[in-house]
Amino acid sequence: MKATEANFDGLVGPTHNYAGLSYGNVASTNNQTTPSNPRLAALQGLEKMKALYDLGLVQGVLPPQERPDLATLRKLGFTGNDTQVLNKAAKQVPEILAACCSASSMWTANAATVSPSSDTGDGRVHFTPANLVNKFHRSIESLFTGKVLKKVFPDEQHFCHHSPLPGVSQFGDEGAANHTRFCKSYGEAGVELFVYGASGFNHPKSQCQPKHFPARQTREASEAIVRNHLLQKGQVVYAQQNPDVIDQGVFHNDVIAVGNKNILFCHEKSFLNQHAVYQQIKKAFNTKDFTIIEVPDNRITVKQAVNSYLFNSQLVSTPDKEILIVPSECEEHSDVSLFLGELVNGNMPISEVLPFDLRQSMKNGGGPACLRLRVVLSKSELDCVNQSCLFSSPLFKTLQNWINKHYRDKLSTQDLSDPLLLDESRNALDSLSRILGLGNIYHFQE
Ligand code: SUG
Repeated sequence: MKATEANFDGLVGPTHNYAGLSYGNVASTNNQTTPSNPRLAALQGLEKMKALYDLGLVQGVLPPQERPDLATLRKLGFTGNDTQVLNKAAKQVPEILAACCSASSMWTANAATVSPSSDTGDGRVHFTPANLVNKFHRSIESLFTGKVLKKVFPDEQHFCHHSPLPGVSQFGDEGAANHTRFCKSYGEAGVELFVYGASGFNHPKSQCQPKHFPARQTREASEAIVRNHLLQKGQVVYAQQNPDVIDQGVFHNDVIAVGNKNILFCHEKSFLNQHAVYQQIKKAFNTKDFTIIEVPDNRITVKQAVNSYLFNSQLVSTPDKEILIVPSECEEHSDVSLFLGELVNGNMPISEVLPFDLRQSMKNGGGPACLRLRVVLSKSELDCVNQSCLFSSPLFKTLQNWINKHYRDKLSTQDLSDPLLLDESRNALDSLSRILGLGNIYHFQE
């Protein structure tokens, strides 16, 4: 079977801001309270989508969620009309208001874990929306994410949608940010690597835990997904993140490793028992044609990796080459830039590096890889995707105009209770739901 890998990027929402909501994510903490530029953020993301589309890759678009999330604020006891709810939350618990305004659903690598049909027992593409329980502002994404995925991948014959895992820390699930699939070609059965930060139920394997920052993904969450997605034992590898790097700001595995097809590009400190992990992947992959590009700490430290987001790159495959899509910060860190120069000029399979300015997202700890959800699709599955959500030149123009019309170019956390921002966001999303052919998906449209 012939298949292709599509990237579904999250559009940055109109309330994009820096509220310092993600303890353990260094950029989020460092940029707390600086003003954001939602318009620029959305345009930067859109330019990346356009560039990947121009490379001939299949590119999809996922919509932002409804923010400010008035329904959640009401659930938490803030009463009155919309303006009163916003004002009460801003006055009484501004942290809750900020959480209910975060545009964090843009990082669609955390939207779900996806297993392609060639890996699953029933020959369907399986989706499990991530519960994201480690952070309140992210936990309120999962139900709507499930709803959106069903609208974008509607056909039950080809697509199987699971519910998010139970919303407790033992099953903490952060989606594809901790999931990597290796394969010889996209249409063949692959090897799925599930990386976790800790065990949820305290069995002996959990002895190594980070000391400062939280481990967001549990092994039990990954195991539940493997069962639900009907994956076979021999094609699954579990690996524990190195707890020391979590403590240095590697809050998801995709901050320290990226893989695609038969290539794994990672830092030498990514996993516990790293060499045993390599052996397991190679054994499951079952051919010698597997390349590991391991970056030693004496070339690039974990700190440099976290600051440059080198490993939060997208490793994409065009018919003639493998390309690394990196954040432009990689060009500014001299050790990283030197390393990348050597990489493309050496005899490794990656032969091109393309930098992108995603600074607005990066300031919240979201690089190129965070912004996309990978979905491997056969031709017939691709035909069943909601076609209005697939990128094209006309859609690029439409979205560019839509962003320029509806988005502010400056937003600070003090602006989040502004009732005009609520109106602007709702108008924008109402119009977007028509552009993307999603119907009335938002609460305010009911
Ligand atoms: O969950 N940042 C996100 C970044 C997610 C990056 N995703 C991947 N690595 N796949 C997070 O920590 C910050 C929001 C704020 O502080 O305003 C935030 O949610």
